[in-house]
Amino acid sequence: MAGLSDSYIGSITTYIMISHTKISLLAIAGLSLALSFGSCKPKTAGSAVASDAASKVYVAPGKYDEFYNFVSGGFSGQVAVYGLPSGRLLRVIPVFSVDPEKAWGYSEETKGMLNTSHGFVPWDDLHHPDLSQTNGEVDGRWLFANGNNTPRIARIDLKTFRTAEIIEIPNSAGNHSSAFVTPNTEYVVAGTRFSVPMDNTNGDVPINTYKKNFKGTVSFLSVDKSSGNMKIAFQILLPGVNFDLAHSGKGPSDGWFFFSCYNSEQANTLLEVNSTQKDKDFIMAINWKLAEQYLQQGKGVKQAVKYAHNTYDDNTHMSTSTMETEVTVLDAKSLPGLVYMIPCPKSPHGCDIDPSGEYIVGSGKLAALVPVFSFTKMQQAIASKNFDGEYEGLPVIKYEAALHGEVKKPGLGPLHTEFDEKGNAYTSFFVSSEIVKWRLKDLKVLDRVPTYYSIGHLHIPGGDSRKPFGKYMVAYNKITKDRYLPTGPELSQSAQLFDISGDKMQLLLDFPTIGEPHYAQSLPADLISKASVKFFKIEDNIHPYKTNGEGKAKVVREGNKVHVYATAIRSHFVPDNIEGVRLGDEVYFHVTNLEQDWDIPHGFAIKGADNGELLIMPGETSTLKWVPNRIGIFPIYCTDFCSALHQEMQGYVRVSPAGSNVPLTWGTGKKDTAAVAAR
Ligand code: K7E
Ligand code: CUA
Repeated sequence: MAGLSDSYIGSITTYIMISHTKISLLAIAGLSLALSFGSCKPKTAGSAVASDAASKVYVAPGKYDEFYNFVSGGFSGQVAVYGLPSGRLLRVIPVFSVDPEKAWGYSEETKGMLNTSHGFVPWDDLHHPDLSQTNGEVDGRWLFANGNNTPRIARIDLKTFRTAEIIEIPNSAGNHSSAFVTPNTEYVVAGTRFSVPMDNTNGDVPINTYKKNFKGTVSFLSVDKSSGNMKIAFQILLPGVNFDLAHSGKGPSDGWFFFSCYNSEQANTLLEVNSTQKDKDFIMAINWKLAEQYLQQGKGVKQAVKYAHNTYDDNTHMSTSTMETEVTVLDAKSLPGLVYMIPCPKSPHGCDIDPSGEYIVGSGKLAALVPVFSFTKMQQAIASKNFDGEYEGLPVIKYEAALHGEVKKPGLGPLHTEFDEKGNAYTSFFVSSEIVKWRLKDLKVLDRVPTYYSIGHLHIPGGDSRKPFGKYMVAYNKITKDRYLPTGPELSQSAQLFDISGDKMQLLLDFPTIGEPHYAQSLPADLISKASVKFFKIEDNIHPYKTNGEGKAKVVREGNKVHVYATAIRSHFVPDNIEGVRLGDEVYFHVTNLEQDWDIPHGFAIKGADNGELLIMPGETSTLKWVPNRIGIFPIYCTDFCSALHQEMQGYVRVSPAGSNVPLTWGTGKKDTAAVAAR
């Protein structure tokens, strides 16, 4: 066996060495081929683990982790919450995708949260969570996240770990460069990945009229300081390119926002080839403080559009979905000083600003270097009009004029950069599967570590804020291969935790993730844990179908709609016997959890429902819609093991034929339930 695995490892090593040679050859010939080549295994794959790794990630039973870590679920549409350094999965927060476990998108109260101008959209692709900030530091109030497919931004309330708001973005398709915030959470941004014809124009045009008819936009959503409620403050109309990633300025560059863009070729087909022709694309710099002035001067144009704005209320325990009909658009090319383009090699992806706010790091996926721009030099170039012509009517700053310098020979396929508190940057390299640490001041490469395998984003707690917490770094890898026990053709993707407190980065831990992890955010645990809601106060519950105590439980017929006002408390439902439901009825179980104690949810499920369960938190009311499709007896039960007699928390609903005269009756624990004819 040992011999077998030795020769197996031997052959893998040979393969790796060959593939490395291939990749370096391709790198010279043109990196796009290397990218499609996919993962390349570092030679040292195996155990580059720090010797004291176990003690560094060990969080003893009953002890808490030091950081909350919020990780995008990518194509799962959710956010996963881990503890760091343990890597323990604490929670999955449903955001853009339905989740039958928590009834997200299944209960009547939450369906509205997934409403869009296209109707109910039960899935999205969530890439970039970003924590709210105060004075450029993460403050633990909200987490914003983008929906990449049907363009949306969500706000998660970190008191409840629930999605509190989702707003759709008009004039957009593929909201990728999002949901990044400004240093005081004045705004959260959205930039369109796909340029498209604007919503108020006739979109029925040939695709090859891209250059004429397709436009890009970025949107600035204001965030209310106390409630967190978002509003599309303005959109900026831009050339038809692809906006990829973004980050806000801070400190000296506060008031500016930076977006990477690719496809400055404006190709509409085979982008792999056609959008990689030019030597440089752009980092786009937007002066949003100037945008505010232009708005005040009335330079915005109101445009008729349609987009959904959905909010969730913790007192009604219910969502409200509103269809909005207007946005204000600023046309970049007619408003001087609003937008500048900085050339950036080559098909830039990540766009990251260091903690001081002086350095702007662009990561060209096909570039063999990492350019670092200086905000000061950029301002000087603007003042002295050191331009290199225009791109679609927007001034292009001379590359050299804005450049602080280039990180030379850093690795292959740079994607994203985060920062520590000591003036160092860490860049992920997809093609060469590694993280490279370099110094901002002199752009010197200090250290490199392999990742297993093909890293996308990387993340440092506070690493995109003014105040990184250093200590840990997490790699989010696209390919897992041999890192875990095989689970069939689909393997979970993987996070890797590194200690970055010393000069050398040290691998501590691997842990699997849900969906596909892209960006992540973390913050010290006590910024959130102290404010965490333990239960909802029953007296604050103003749900219209709340049941205020067991004595108020009832069943009401309104035509073919049957409303069950039910309560749940350990260990029974009131009512638990219901008769008089008929085929053709729509039954709404409005279940109020009367408990006022932390961690005592009750569940509710009924046989044959084409729906999720309910999982009702203490003090909350939730509604399950059920349309019986046959006559008979239908068991109901609590799905959450709530007490020693949880298994006894059950009951029955009797369904009779349409037109039956079985009276509507209900009750719990009565020998003869009182018949109440509701007419
Ligand atoms: Cu690089 Cu969508 Cu942020 Cu993933 S994106 S890796
Ligand atoms: Cu309530 Cu189990």
